[in-house]
Amino acid sequence: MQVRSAVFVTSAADSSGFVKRPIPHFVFAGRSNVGKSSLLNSLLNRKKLAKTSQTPGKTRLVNYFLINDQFFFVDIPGYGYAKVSKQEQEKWGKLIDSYLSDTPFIGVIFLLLDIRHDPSADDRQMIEWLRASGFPFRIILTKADKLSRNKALQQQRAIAKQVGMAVSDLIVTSSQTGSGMRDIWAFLNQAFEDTKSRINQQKDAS
Ligand SMILES: Nc1nc2c(ncn2[C@@H]2O[C@H](COP(=O)(O)OP(=O)(O)O)[C@@H](O)[C@H]2O)c(=O)[nH]1
Ligand SMILES: [Mg+2]
Repeated sequence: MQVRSAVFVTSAADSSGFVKRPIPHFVFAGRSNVGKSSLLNSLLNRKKLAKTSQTPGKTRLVNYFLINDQFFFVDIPGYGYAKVSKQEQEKWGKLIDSYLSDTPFIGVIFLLLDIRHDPSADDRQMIEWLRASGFPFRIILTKADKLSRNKALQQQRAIAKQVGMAVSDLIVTSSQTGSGMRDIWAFLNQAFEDTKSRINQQKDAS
């Protein structure tokens, strides 16, 4: 798919701000600092569309980017940032839960994991939750440029084993070099078509 336009639309701090436009939403989730904003910029070939930050945990907003006026990329807040209070963490959890239950057409949820680290308890909990939810999801490993090729492959295998998935189900990426972006797009293109036909079926039925 060619990205003709990519615009930031809005940020939602709570469910009153959610965008319910019935087009596919592709969701990007993961811990703070995992590289979500960088990945969005790299995927869209825009340098500064999504704000990247050295200070994790600042964004507690659901951010919507409209692509080609056809679908959304949605950056949902990172979880598991140790420095915030339990109360704040619960607020995050509720925000994410309500986003996912209020949004009509989720195409895919991408869960980002840093390739250098074993999945945390929060990551594993998120994966369990995704499995149970029935939403289509995919794991993206970020920051592969920080490892040698061999070490990256080793980590890809180790993480696959830990989360109980096939090695080929984990998309290895680097926002720095752009590696893996084609793989994500291939997946997105297919998911876009699938979600569109789901939307059309619903339209026909109503
Ligand atoms: N080397 C390298 N650094 C990255 C990559 N992706 C993100 N980073 C860095 O990791 C930090 C957090 O990235 P950001 O995109 O803001 O993460 P977010 O909190 O998940 O949105 C920033 O300093 C980025 O420059 C990558 O693919 N390679
Ligand atoms: Mg970010």
